[in-house]
Amino acid sequence: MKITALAAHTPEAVRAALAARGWEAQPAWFAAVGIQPFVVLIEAISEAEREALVHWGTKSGADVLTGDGWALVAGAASRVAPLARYDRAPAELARLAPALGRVLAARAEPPRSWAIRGGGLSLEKPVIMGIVNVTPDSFSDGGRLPSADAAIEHASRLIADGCRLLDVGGESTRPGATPVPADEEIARVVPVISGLVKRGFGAVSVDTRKAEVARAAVDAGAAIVNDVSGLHFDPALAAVVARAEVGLILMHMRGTPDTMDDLAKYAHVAPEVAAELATTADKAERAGIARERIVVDPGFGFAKTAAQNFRLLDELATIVALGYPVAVGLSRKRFLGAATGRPVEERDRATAVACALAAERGARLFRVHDVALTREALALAGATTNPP
Ligand code: PMM
Repeated sequence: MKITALAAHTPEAVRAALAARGWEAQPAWFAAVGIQPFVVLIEAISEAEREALVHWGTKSGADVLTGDGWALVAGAASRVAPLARYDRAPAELARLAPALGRVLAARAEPPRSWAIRGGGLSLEKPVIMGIVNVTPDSFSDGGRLPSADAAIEHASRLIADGCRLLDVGGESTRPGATPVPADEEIARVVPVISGLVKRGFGAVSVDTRKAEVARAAVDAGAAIVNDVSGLHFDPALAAVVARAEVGLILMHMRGTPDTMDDLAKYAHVAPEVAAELATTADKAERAGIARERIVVDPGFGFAKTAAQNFRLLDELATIVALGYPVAVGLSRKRFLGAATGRPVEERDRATAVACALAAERGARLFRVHDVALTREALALAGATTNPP
């Protein structure tokens, strides 16, 4: 007899074991995905639903842990999946089916492309967004790009290094940063955006919370609006995005850059950030923004302590399970310094490693300053699961 423990963090080891024993590719893949471990936390349930879940767990072989109003269900995905089907689930649990079905679908079929202005951006390979900050006081590179020409020159290097998007921002979101009036922000970003679009440097996104700036940026050719306030700052922003049919990044934060540090209070950060992002994405869809245009971002460093940022990075799969493509902005953030002891100007290596970890957990878009390093890290992370 011989016993070998197989890796279970992806379906790959089981697929390979079955393929090596003569299984056809497709059944081997489906079987491997079906026995992947799957855990869901179900909240706001009635006492009757809780009892029905415990009963169902005993019969189905799934593990069910419960408390007042909640249940945690764990088991192979194929065992939990019947709960998402009206014809297979007990009648008392019918209310679970739609939401559970969405989670399982997002897992089985993650989005393959993102609808931005001018067509779909493929997400089959990771997308790197190069940062072009035209602010005198950004987190980490403020003041280095004083003129539009310098910003365009910098962007051309980022493109040569392999990024597919350029994110142009004219207002720092650092705690205590001076607010920038809309006309000043427009004067900073519009010449850069039109310069980049004119040179055909690929898709450009505008990093702004303001409808007026977004409108001017879109008129100048921006294909994406990246709103760090997640539609909380300017109620008019959603309509601008809906009308222009551009892509939208909804980032999670609480409060404003001035108040956010006091709002970093979570009992369990990943599910709470996921729930708040889901509410924001719903709001965007109700404002007429198509689901395919939306990307969500957990907002590393915004209303989160260092420890919460690390938990969030580790539990990124909870954000990915919302079913929208996930973007991460990890570049040079303070919590990376907490782990490495490196000052802000020496955090690009840590950024590249953090991006590789995020990619493994399902992130598809990476907003970074150092495109070349991140590209290498992502190539390696990708090659591990998908050999070249
Ligand atoms: N972080 C900053 C600015 N914009 N946008 C998104 N989508 N995600 C982020 O994490 C994010 C962002 C702050 O970083 P910087 O001032 O160094 O650019």
